[in-house]
Amino acid sequence: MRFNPALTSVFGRKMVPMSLNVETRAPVVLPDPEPLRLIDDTGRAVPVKRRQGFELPSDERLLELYRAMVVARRWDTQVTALTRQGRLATYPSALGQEATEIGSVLALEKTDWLFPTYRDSIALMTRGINPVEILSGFRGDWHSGWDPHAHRTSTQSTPLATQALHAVGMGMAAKLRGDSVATLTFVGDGATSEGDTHEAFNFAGVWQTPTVFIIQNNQFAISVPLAKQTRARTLADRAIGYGVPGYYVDGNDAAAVHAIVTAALDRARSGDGPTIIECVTYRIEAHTNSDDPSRYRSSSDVTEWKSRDPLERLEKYLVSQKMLTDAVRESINTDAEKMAELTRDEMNAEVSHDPMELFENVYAAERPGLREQRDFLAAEIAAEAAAAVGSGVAS
Ligand SMILES: Cc1ncc(C[n+]2csc(CCOP(=O)(O)OP(=O)(O)O)c2C)c(N)n1
Repeated sequence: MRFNPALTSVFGRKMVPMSLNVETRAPVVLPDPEPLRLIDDTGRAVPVKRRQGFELPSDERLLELYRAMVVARRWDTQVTALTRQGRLATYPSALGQEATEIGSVLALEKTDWLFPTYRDSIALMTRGINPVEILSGFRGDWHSGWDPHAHRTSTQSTPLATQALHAVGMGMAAKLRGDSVATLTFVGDGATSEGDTHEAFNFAGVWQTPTVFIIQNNQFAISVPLAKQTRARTLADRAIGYGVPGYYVDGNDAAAVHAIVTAALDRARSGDGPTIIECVTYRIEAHTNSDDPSRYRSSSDVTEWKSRDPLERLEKYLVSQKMLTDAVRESINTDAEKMAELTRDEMNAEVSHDPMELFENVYAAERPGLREQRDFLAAEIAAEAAAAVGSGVAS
């Protein structure tokens, strides 16, 4: 990513580092209205002059992205099936969004922090978190399934945009400590209308926190289309209002997402502040298993977006580069099937929890209200157990 250092100070005030137009060398204030693409819909590399100064990742890296995307899609399909079998209460699928999810998460270093939403389970799996631990919340368990510190990955936020503030806060802490750590967070297109998103963008801009915001624009907030969310040309355009560099990216091009997120994370770790990146993509499945998308979008739209499939695009490119041989393809499919099988087996096993655990780890010190609720539940459980013994049910 090229920023013009000459533009960083005007009238003694620190200004947003702006990029330069590759051809005219003029400063670019608003993101390019044409989404950044490095590999086009047909699987061909975009000419260098249209790459906005970004380089195509190496073929080895692209193969790694492809492998992770295939595993993620197989896993996502498996989890949706488990939901239909009643093994999970709910699951928000990211099918069709693999390039944004995987392209972003594979740009992170182990030392960086990730702040995901409910949509981003495939990113968590790619980060190395056990799939069963990821699904514990969707299964209805009350605590996060994994240790956030061990994976430097917070729990999945369901209250929209709250994770963006957490990412900024963690970024600020890293900055104050002098740690070379970046934080990355996903925000849905609908969640950009939340006040929390504004606060996160603004605080990050003012304090130059090492935070990368990925606006994952999958076109809908449940049934609400983007046109009812904003009148702005793009969501990335907002960046300039916060004094933060903004980029508008084809979110179905894993190469472009990966290149730009890698550059933005490098900037963040080097102390050059936040970046806002809008990735344009599409949610192919329903919002969750409780949603009927046929009520608010046409099947022709879905068909149209399926023709821009992120996996097929990268596959075509890798085949043209002779990177995707039959043997490689087979090993990728084997990995994907293993992950699906492991998840299926573990999720089909029954789990039982002590309901009293609900009250653990809520506050550092016990509070009277919570104690009252705990005692109430304990008495209710004891009464039920006594009644069961009395009626002979328990034996
Ligand atoms: C603060 C808050 N308000 C409302 C909701 C209910 N809700 C859950 S998902 C959703 C739509 C979010 O859409 P978007 O941000 O575009 O993300 P997507 O689900 O498409 O990934 C809404 C309104 C919520 N979870 N949190």
